[in-house]
Amino acid sequence: MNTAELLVKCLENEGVEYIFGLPGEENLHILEALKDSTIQFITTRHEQGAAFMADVYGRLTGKAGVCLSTLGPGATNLMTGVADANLDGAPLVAITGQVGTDRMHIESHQYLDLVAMFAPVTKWNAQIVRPSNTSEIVRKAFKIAQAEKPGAVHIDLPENIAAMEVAGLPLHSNNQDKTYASFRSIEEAAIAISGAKNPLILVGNGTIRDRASEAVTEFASRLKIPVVNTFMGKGIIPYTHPLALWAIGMQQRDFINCAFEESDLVIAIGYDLIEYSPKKWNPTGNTPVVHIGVNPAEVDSSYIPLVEVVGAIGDSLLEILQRADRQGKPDPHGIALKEDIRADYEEYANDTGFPIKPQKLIYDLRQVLNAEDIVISDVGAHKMWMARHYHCDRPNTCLISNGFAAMGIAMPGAVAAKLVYPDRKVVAVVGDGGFMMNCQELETALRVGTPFVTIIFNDGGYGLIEWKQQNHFGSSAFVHFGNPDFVKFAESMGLKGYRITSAADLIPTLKMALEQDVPAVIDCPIDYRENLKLSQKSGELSCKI
Ligand SMILES: Cc1ncc(C[n+]2csc(CCOP(=O)(O)OP(=O)(O)O)c2C)c(N)n1
Ligand SMILES: [Mg+2]
Repeated sequence: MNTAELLVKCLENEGVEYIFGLPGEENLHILEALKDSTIQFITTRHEQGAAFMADVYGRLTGKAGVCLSTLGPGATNLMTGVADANLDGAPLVAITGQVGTDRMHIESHQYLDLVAMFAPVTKWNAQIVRPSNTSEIVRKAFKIAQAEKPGAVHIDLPENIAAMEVAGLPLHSNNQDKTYASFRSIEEAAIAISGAKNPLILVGNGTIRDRASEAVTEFASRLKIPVVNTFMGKGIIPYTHPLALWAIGMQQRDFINCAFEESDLVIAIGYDLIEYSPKKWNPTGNTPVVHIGVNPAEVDSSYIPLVEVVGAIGDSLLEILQRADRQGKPDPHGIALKEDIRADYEEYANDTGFPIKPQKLIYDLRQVLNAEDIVISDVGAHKMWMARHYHCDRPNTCLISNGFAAMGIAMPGAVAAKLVYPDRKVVAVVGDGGFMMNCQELETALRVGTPFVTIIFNDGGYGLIEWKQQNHFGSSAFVHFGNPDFVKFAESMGLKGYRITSAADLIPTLKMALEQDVPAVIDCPIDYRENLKLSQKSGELSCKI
């Protein structure tokens, strides 16, 4: 057996189902070893697509997604998706080919120090320099990638080491035990929650990672405390629940900010600060916070918890519930906001305007998808609208990159989602800018048989940037571009292409596209005049509660 074969055995031992990647001369031994493996290799059209697929696979399953590139340019292409996984808390193992150890010390074709290069975008990384270390390196990589807070790791395999003979076996992978919060912290949290007049729960992606969504819903319902979720915390509590106040995270004020302004205790559960700085909802740092998470709280002058309940989230919540008493307390103020939030959501349900308003498109998208279907948003103005208007019944049914927030994730991400859940409908929501960054992965989708629908918010520009420029400077610059005919583009690739020409087209077109057994692309002209209207509304917002 050579080192590449041992590496593949170790990956099989970790339960790897797919490796997403692109071949190169320096990873040939790994590809050769994969020919006889149970692992399916998915050839992508860009290394970035491979990394985004591994990223979303990791986010959905909790098991590290694996991506592979060659050295030099393949590895630099891979980095964006690796960084995305690292900052979004998704477990990912990136493997790169490398020149032989015999030519690293001299000027060598395509050689870059990849361990140095990946260090800032990973939790840990290493080069295999001794074949016999392979099993330890792979086990360590998966252990670190999957441990809370999950993220990316990187293994670099020089081609001469890959070809060397080695004896050895994969290392046994044991499941790590949960850790439980201390009684003192649980008691203190229960006292703070029982004493609060107007508490508010803020939930984030850490709750989804710890599979504690049902416990949060139970906790909130029993104590009658309203729940706000971050963009990445959608569906932790069903959006139809009377206590669900939906998402916070816009850079401008919104209805939900009123709930924070009125609150005398924020209970932050599985909240990752990277998503939405506490300085936005607790600018003075004076609102007391109870931190509930698997790991201790990050330090931030606006986030100095009264108590940190550190351990398995679901167990902590149930223990606090045993000890907290909110009998006789009035309904928290935040609940009153729900009417305004819902009215705002429904306002454009029957809008007939064209180009289509983002609110209307997203409203109709919700109508045609079931609770378990999955939407992946790309990054741009459309993401802000998705965050504000697309609501979920279940966790991990609307994926948004809000840590690294890289354009281009949606279509490769949809390939991974469809591989993980072939029976669910999957939709990629994307801007025309982000679409053109990774549309080549639609060929991958067609080839590997992962039909999903891509909806392009077509505004002929980098809409989010235009929005910000307009807000800051009153005019925009360098943000407009031309687009191909997206329908013909889709058809030229063997996909289905549709164009929306009126609001009445939306539901029938979405339904038809979702029925196809090949990937489908919907070109939807979008009315981004709504962006500035939203900013204006936000400026005029006065809290009534
Ligand atoms: C890879 C990458 N490049 C640049 C940015 C900065 N950025 C954020 S949103 C955006 C515009 C996105 O345009 P488009 O995809 O058309 O979506 P829209 O805003 O028009 O809905 C840009 C350039 C980014 N987040 N990621
Ligand atoms: Mg755009």
